[in-house]
Amino acid sequence: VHLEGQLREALTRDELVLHYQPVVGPDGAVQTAEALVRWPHPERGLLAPDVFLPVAEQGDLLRDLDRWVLRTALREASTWPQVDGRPVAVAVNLAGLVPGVPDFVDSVTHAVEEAGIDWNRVILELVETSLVDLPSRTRQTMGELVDRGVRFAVDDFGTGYSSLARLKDLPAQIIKVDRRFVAGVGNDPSDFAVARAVVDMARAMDRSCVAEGVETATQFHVLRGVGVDAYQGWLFSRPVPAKEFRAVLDLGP
Ligand code: G
Ligand code: G
Repeated sequence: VHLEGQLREALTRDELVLHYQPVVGPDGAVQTAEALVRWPHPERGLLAPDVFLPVAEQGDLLRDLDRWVLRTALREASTWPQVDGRPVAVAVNLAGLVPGVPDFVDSVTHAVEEAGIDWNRVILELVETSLVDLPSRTRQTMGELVDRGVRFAVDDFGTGYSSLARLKDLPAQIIKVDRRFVAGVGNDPSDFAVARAVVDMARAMDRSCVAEGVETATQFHVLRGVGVDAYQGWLFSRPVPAKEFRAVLDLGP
């Protein structure tokens, strides 16, 4: 209850911060940055989302937190320089402010307009469970955002309950392959098979495919061989504070 009250206060006082982790193309150029929230707690140091997201959920603060992250990430991203003449997209995780929540489209629209960022630079990352079995009305409102240029990404793909066959029903333009499957691609034949199957299926269904948790050059090499579209992981960069992320962009690939 103590932490919950402090989180509520931190949110209204704008005391959370965002770190950014680059997502690079096969050539190593930054295409996207994923915003990852942190809480610089006055007594407990920099808290990771694993610690305070459950607190937010319990205190019914998840939606407010998502809204704060969305507005802040789009505002910060609106000033990023281009890389190789291409704008860098920003990806935001949403857990409470999800399609189907009544003010979902309004909140996204407000954040985009307030930041003055191009719609096609905005990626909304949702876990599989937030994207399955949506009513047609909800899919229609998501379609309105997609028509303007927003992309939806399914996070941690392969860890949820829906099978590969249900990928075609998922309203997401981007598939993020969970790092559990990325870990073994260089030496475990079944991890390799899963990664390749997801990539093949994603391509057949006209989705783009991102590998999460790429830590070694071998993993990168193997995944590039099967045609993964983009890569994220410690091999390229850890999540870094907003200011340092600008330096990553200015350095180029
Ligand atoms: O950054 P880190 O790897 O510690 O993140 C741990 C988990 O917290 C990840 O699963 C990530 O999806 C989630 N997470 C990180 N940042 C955010 C955020 O801004 N909003 C939400 N809803 N989840 C986040
Ligand atoms: O679930 P999501 O993809 O949002 O999780 C992002 C989390 O993954 C962040 O907490 C980030 O710190 C972590 N992460 C990012 N890159 C790597 C990596 O290469 N290896 C591992 N083990 N974790 C990573």
